[in-house]
Amino acid sequence: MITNQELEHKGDQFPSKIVSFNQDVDSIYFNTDNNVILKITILRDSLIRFRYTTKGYFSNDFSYAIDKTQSHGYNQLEVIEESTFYLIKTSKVFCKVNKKNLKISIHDIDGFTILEDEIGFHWEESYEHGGNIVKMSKMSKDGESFYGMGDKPTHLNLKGKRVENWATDQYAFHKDQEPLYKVVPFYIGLHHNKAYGVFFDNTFRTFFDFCHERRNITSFWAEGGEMNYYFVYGPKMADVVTTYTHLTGKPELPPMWTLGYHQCKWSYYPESKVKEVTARFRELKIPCDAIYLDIDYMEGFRCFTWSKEYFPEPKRMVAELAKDGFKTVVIIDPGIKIDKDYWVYQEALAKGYFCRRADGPFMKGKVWPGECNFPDYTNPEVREWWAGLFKELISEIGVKGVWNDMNEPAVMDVPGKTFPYDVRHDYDGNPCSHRKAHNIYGTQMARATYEGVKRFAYPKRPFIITRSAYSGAQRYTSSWTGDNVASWEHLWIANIQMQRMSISGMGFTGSDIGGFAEQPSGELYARWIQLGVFHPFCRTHSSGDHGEQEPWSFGQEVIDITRKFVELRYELLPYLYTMFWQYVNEGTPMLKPLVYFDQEDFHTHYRTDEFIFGNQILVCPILEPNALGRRMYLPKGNWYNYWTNELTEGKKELWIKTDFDQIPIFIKEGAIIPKYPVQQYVGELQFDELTLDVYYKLGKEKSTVYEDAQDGYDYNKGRFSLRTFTLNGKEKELIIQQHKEGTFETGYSNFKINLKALPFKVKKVEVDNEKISLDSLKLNGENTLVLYKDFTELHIIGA
Ligand code: MIG
Repeated sequence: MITNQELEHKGDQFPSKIVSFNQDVDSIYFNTDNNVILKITILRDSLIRFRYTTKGYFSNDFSYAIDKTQSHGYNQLEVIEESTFYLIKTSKVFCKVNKKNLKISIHDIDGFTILEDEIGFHWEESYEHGGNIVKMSKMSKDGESFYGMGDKPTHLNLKGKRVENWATDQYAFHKDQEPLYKVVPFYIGLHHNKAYGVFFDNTFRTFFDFCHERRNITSFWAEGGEMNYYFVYGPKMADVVTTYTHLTGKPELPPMWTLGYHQCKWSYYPESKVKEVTARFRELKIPCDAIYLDIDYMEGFRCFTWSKEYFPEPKRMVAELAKDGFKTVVIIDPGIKIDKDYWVYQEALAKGYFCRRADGPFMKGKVWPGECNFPDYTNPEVREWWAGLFKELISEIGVKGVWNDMNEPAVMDVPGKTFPYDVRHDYDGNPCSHRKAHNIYGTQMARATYEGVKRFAYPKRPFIITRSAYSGAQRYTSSWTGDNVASWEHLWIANIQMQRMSISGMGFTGSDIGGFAEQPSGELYARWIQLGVFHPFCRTHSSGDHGEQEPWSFGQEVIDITRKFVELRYELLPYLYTMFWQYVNEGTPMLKPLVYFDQEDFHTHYRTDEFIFGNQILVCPILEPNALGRRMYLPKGNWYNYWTNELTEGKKELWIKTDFDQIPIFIKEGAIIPKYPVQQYVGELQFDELTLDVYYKLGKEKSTVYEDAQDGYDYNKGRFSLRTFTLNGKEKELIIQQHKEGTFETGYSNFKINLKALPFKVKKVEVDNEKISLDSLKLNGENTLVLYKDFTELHIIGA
C-alpha cells in the first residue's frame, strides 16, 4: 500500500479534518480545514452523488451526461453524528464519512462494506493548465470483478486492467488497445454476490485502474475538472445497470427498419453501383433494409453536397431505393472544408460557429476534404444551426438516417490525431479548453444531428449512428465500434464489445460485420454474420480497399448461411423490438452477459463468449476456424437447443456440436418467442398470423411481446400493443394466459401457436373455456394451432 508520505512526495494533497457540516434538503456538505468541500447528494436510496472541490466553493454544476428528465426521490435520509464519523443513512445503504480525513465507506443495511476509500480523494495541482489532477482510490475486495466501461476491446471482466478514456480514432485497433472511440467512465464492481456501480462524470481524459497497479486497489483519476462521481448500489447487477441507464438516459424507440440488416461499404458509388448492390439483395432474397453512402457521395467531401458526377439526381435515386424497400443512410463528418464558395463554410464563418484556438484563429485541421474548420457543437446556437442543415437531405431528398464519423474529433497527420489542447469550446456557456470538451465533442455532434433529423423526419422517427460517444449519447444515437479488422480475434472482440456496451447503457450498437480493415475468409464472414444478427445494430461494412464484402462475395455456402441467419433476425423482429422497448422503458440491457444473468454463479464471472439475447435466447458464437461445435457454459435453468429442441439442464459446461450453418442457440424453457414471417424488408408483407413458438416447461414463465406502428410517435398516445403471456405447464396440461395493454390494433388477427417439445399427446383444447375442435390442430410432428389473437386463456389438455 502506498503511504500518504510517499504520495505527498509526489505532490499529492489530501483533505484534512472536517471542521463543519450542514445539510440542505437532499445534500450534505462537509467542510475541511484545508478548504475541501465534499457534497454528498442523495438522488435515490441507492444512488448517491459525491462531489469534491478544493477551492472552498463549487463551480457551476453542469453535465452533458445526466438526463435532466429523470426522476429522483428517496424514501429515507438520516444524518447522524458519531464521535469519529458522520453516518448518512438511506433505506438501501449507509455511508460513513471519517471526520479526520474525509474518507468515506459505503455499506449495505446489514453493515456489510460495499465500497471504501483507500486513500480516497486526493489531488495534485496542475501548474501547466491550472486546476487539479483529481484522484480517487478505493479498496478492492477479495474476489472482486469489474465490468462496464463502454467499448474496451479486452476481457469482459476488467480485473487487472488499466484503461484510459480519451476518444480516439483508432484505425485497425487491436486487442487491449487503449483508448478507443468511446468514453463511458462507468464501471460495475461485483464481490460477495453484491454489485455496485461508479460513474465518474468527468469529461477530461480519465483513467481507471482495476487492481492493475496495486493488487487490492481500484483507482480512477482525471487530468482536470472535479472529482464528481455517482455511486449506485445493486445488489443485483441489473439494478446497477438500469439505475445508471436511468441517470444518463434512454433512447426513444427507433423505427423498426433500423433493426433490420444494413449494408455498407466505403464506398458504394456511382448510383449504378448502389442499384446493383440493392438489386442483388432482392435477387438472392437476402433481407436488407438499409444502404449506406460513405464520403464519396459528396462533392469533394463537402458535407451536405452531392457529387454531380456519381449521384446526379439524389432525390430520384433515394425514392427509387425506397420503393424497393431500402432506406438510404448518408455519412456526415464534422470537418467543414475551407472553401469560400461553399455555403456551409460561408454560413459558419459569418456566424463565427467554428472552434477557435486560444489566441483567436479558427482551429484548422486536415481531414478528408483537405484543410477544414470544425463547428463547436458544444455551443447550443451552433447545434441549432447544424440541425437546420439537414432540411434538404431529410425532407427534400428523403434520406432516412445519418451516420456521424470522425467525431472524436479525428484530425489527420498531426500528433495525437485530434485538436490541440488549447482549442476553445463554449460547453453550453461554461467556456473551456479542448481538454475538457474533447470527450464530449462527438456526442454533441450526434445530438445536433439527431435534433435536425428528428425535426425533418417528423412524424417518422430519426436514425443516427455515431462513432464517438460519451455516457448519455444513447439518448440521441446508435453507434458502431469503428475500424475493426477481419480477424478471428476481432470476432471475439466484437462479441465482448457489444455485451460491454449493452451493460454500459449504450446498447444500440454493432460491429462492422466481417471486419473493416483487411479481407475476411468466407468462413470468418459467415461466423461473423451468425453473431452479428444477434447484435442490436446489424451492418456489414468494410474499407473497400481490399476485395468485395457483400454476402455473395464468398460463394454459395456463405450466401445460404447469410440468408438463413438474416432471415432468422427478420423472423425475430418482434422479439428484438420488444427487448428494445424494455431498454427504452426500464433501461434493461438488450444483451446480457452471463454474469448479469446469474451473478450468484461465480462460473459466470469470467465468461465472455455466451450471452443472453433479450431475456430468453442464449447465443454462443463460434470464434475459431474449422470448428463444428464448441465447449460452452449453460447458465442456470433448463434450455432447449434451438436446432434440435433437445432440453438440457444448465449450470454446467458442455460440448455442443453444430454444423457450419449453425452456432449454439438455446431457448429458455417456458419461453414464448414471437416471430414474423420472413420479409425482404420491414413492412414488406401484410400478414394475418403472428407465430408464437411455445417451449414447454413444467412450471411458470412469463413472456412479453411489444408492438406498435413500427415508426412514428403514436405509441406515446397509448397506441401500442403489449401482450404478456404467462405459461404454466403441468404434467399433462399447458395453460397460457394472456394479458393485453394498449390500443394499437396489430395487422394480423391470429396467432399461429407452435407447441414445441410438448411431453404429452393433445387430447383437448379450450380457449376461454370453450372447447375447440382438434381439426384445427396439426398434430403431425409439430403441434400447431391457429387461433384468434385476443384470447385470455388457452388450455391444452393431454391424454
Ligand atoms: O478515415 O468515411 O470508421 O467506417 O468508412 C476513415 C470513411 C474515415 C472511418 C470510419 C469508416 C468509414 C471511413 N472513415
